[in-house]
Amino acid sequence: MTEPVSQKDQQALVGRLMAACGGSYSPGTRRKFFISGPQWAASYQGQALFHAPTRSPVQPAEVIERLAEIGIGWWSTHDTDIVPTDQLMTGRQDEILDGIGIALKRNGVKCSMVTGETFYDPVWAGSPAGEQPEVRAYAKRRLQNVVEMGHKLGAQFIVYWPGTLGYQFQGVVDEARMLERYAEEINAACEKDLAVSRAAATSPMRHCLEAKPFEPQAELLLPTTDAMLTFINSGLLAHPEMVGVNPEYLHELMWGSAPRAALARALLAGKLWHFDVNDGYRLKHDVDIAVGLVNPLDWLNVLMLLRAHDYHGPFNLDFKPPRTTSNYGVFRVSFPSAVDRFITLWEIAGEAISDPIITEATKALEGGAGSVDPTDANVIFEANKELWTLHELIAHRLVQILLGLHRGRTFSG
Ligand code: 3MF
Ligand code: MG
Ligand code: MG
Repeated sequence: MTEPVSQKDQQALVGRLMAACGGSYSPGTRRKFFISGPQWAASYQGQALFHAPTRSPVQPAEVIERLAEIGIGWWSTHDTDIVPTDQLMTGRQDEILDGIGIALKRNGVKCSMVTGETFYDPVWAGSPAGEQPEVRAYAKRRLQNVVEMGHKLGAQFIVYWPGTLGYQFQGVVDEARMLERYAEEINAACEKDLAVSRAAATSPMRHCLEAKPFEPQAELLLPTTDAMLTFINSGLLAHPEMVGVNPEYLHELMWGSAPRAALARALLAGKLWHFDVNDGYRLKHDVDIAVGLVNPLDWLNVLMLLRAHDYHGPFNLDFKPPRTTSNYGVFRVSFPSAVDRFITLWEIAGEAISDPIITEATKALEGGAGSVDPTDANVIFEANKELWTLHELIAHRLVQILLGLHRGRTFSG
């Protein structure tokens, strides 16, 4: 018989077991990483189409304070996470932003990124770039307002997940037309940014497009990071140099891609500016599990790639604390454990990059077998076939490093 734990003792139990897990970094160490905590992740109440909320809302000032305690030095937000839609672009917006500015300063947290909500409000039901000129005019105003909010909060990045940019029924909208219209909205935001930064003698923000393959429309016009890169280079954007991408790990995984390869393509294009980190499963819905809980080996590989290519942008914790986690657990378990897994994987990635066995094996593979007849496939194959065994050896070594077995540990020993 296991003993019941009464409700009043449950937080203490969670706190004690969390401490017993160990492996946590100090807030000072955590703060050295460019890790941002989204307002929407911290205040997510657990609701969804088939889910009633399980947690109470958490106001921005409290989120900022909790993130600071954990050692998350950056905060990101949608416009409507902090200002109700009907109060956007009013004097109330300024008051709210002033209050948030004070909370950020008091807690030593910075706003890294702002983003416009173009998926939730009924006005976006037909997409943010629909047929009606008034919807599009409103979308432009909203995005331009996000630019203003970003400048006010000192954000360096603005992210656009277009949300409902797509359709339920084929043939109702002209895809090319809708994309042209969406480009006009991004152009309006970039132009606003140029005007505001010129007037304030500050730098413009980095505008980052985020793709998602499924939901919230049946069909989406920009479903992948590659589609976003094509859109940036389509000739439709007035300032393509101001626009990059914000891939999300799970969004790329969801459509069956290798997130690492998608990131590599964005890196090569010089457009990998911002990165939403989380985890989940292939070909499933957007479960937004916290980083490293599902695919730690793949995450190790992703971070090796980013370290090798000097990615210096933010790591935005775009996950959803699960419905089974309490308000207490969000800040006691979800956020600190996500940050600590991330940092651990980051450090393991550094170790893997400089591991002598992987280094020697990689160099050997790149050296090849030496001078053989370059016209004879069979001779080339025969000359190299023992080298290629190193592929599997490297994979084994990476798993060893991930599991700590490279330190001489055998599991039963
Ligand atoms: C949806 C998302 C979004 C975006 C956010 C930033 C709510 O699956 O990932 O998070 O990241 O809107 O623009
Ligand atoms: Mg995201
Ligand atoms: Mg997502």
